[in-house]
Amino acid sequence: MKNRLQLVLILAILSFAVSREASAQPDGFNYDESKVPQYRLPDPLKGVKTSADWKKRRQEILSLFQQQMFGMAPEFDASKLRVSASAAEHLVLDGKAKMTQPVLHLPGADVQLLVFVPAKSKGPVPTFLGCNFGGNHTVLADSRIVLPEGWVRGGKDNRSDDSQRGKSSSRWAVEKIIDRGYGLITVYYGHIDPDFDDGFRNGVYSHFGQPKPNEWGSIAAWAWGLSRVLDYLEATPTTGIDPKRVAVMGHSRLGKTSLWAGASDERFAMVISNDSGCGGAALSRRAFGETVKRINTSFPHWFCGNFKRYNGKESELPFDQHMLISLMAPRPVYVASAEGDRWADPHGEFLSAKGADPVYRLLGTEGLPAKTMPAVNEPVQGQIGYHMRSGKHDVTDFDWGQYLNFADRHLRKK
Ligand code: GTR
Repeated sequence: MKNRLQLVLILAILSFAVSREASAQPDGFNYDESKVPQYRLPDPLKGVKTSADWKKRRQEILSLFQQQMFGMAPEFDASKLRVSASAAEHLVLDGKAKMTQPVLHLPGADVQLLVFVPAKSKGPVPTFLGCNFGGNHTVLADSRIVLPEGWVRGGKDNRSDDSQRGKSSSRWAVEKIIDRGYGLITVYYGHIDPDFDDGFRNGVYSHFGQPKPNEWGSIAAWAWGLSRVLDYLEATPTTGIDPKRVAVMGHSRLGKTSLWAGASDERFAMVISNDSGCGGAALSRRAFGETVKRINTSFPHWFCGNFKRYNGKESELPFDQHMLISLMAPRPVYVASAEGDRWADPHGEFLSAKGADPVYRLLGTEGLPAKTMPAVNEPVQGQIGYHMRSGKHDVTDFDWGQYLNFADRHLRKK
């Protein structure tokens, strides 16, 4: 009897797990490699023979992405940035890290940073920077982390509370990052623009107003916020962080964001896309898993108005996502996928990284040293890095382990 009960329980847990996975892979979309439409990718190196030619071509590609996909963001005069210094500096992780929480007062949005720096570091450290989904208090269970005001994802009545502290800590390997001598800065993306379709009334839009069809959607707004963090680091020599060695990192929609931040702001020294999928690293023309039409319908506020022209018309895009990756060149860029994350099209993410390789090679770097997609859990790291980890849509210690190795390779002073 007891055994039967155990079996029933195990089956129930398993079927719950399977249905959770399945819900991340909605029906009615293609998950069959043999049904991927025939397509031809635009050539990032069209008309390019030299690195001087690439400079021009890069500008052309960047402006296509600005006008047709992410939207133009407003200019910002960094000398006007207002900052409230952190009220306190705390020691965390048994004294291994210093934690501060300065606030950037951006037009329409007060953005609180959560900053960790190794306590014993001698000079300014290289640092990871990324938005978080649930509020800074979800990154580490520490009662001194300020609860975000305003709308939060998933909270009761969309408000933050103490019960949420540390709930995303498995996605932020804070201790590992500190132990390896790096800093970490994270910001709650909802402070820049709350992630729901409200007709662009809140967050930074409350100041800048309704975007035109070629002006910024929310992803570009989050990326713009990350650039303002760089402005702050550049203007503040006392942070203990080296603004010239910042790796911008993000997961999923925030991976789309880190890619756009890296493309639109060349001050980012390294770019990491974790499971960014459609509108991020995955090739749109494959229409595998999530499609352009679906993303524009479920999340009408993420991209600019013009991007909706390509609903169901991926082949008419003047670019594909390999060209977004190529905008990072020659800076190190890492694309990571998860095997169970078919909605994000791991193979399409690999092909995109691979599609940027000729640009990296033209610029004299080794690009992505893999001819075909590497086996599961076998990372490949050149100037472009790629891995497909086992497991689902998530950020894990395995992912962070690779990002740290990649950063050791590229951001350490030789
Ligand atoms: C999904 C969306 C994806 C991805 C993901 C996330 O619902 O379809 O494009 O961004 O959300 O951000 O978690």
